[in-house]
Amino acid sequence: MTQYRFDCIEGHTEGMPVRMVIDGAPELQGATMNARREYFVAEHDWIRRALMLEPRGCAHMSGTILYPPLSPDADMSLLFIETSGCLPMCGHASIGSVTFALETGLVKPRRPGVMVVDVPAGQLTARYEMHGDKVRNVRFTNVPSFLLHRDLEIEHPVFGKLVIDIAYGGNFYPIVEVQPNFPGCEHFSADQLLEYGRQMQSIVNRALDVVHPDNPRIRGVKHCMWTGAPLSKTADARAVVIAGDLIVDRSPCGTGTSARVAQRHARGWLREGETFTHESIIGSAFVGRVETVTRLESGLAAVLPSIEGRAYITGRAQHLVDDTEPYPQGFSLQEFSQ
Ligand code: PYC
Repeated sequence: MTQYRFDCIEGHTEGMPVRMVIDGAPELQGATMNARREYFVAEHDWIRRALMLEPRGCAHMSGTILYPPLSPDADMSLLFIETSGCLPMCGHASIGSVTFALETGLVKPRRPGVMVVDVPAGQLTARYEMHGDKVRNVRFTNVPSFLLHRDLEIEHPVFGKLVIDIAYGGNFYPIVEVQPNFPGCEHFSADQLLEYGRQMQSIVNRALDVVHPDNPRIRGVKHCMWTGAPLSKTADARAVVIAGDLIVDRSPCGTGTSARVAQRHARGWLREGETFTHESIIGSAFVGRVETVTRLESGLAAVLPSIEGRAYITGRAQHLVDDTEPYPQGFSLQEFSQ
């Protein structure tokens, strides 16, 4: 029998689970975190499946693997693992992992108050505030985010004609604002929005090749954002983000909020320096801000958004995987149904 052991810190960011693997993960090959992500997917994807899918995880499980810093100026590196695959960037998991690494003392940033993190999408700078030995909040500045397509008309099987934007904030998001055929996310159940979101992903991927203008390896839509009226008077907007086939994000979604900040800036609804409080399906919130206006190498207008949120450790776990049990590679119910 071969047994693998993964030591993890468990918690959540604004309600969305984060399982951070701190011991037991394989060494990765590659000069960049993106090359290492590709190596992990090719050689070790079973670990993601084992830790994210059932019976150790669940449909909306999400996590990271903590690695030493790759570039000379970084404090740590992260690989993102989700039920849907290995994302280049995940905002809520970054906020969670920075919090967990600080509160457990696993990483001591060179500059107090600032953690520099290598991730597959590039490098993040996370600023944090401590209160005793607890992290009060984390604000990370994301990769350049931009509005790629505006006012795209699509035909959705449930809503009929919808006009959507597609924006990038580390992942691509079709953003569905309230409009005549879509009254707002508050009128639908989470299960309905998950199903409609999956439909939206395939409609968009069939209709056009969504490609990052500077990096053709970043392509395709694997998410969807349904918007609506906020629950709280202090929030500016609400969103239910669907990630992959299984996830309804419990947080407002870091990359999704970045994409929405970029969309709102491009449309003239949010100026440089202004903040945007984005509420999730459960009413938790991230505060997005346009830090700087910039341009992609290809010339497309972009912004550097920052996203602030809070995360909490809820436990420590040691997950065991061995070949004497029937599901060492995990499963999802979807694999057994239509
Ligand atoms: O917070 O960026 C995020 C995220 C991506 C997928 C689910 N959450």
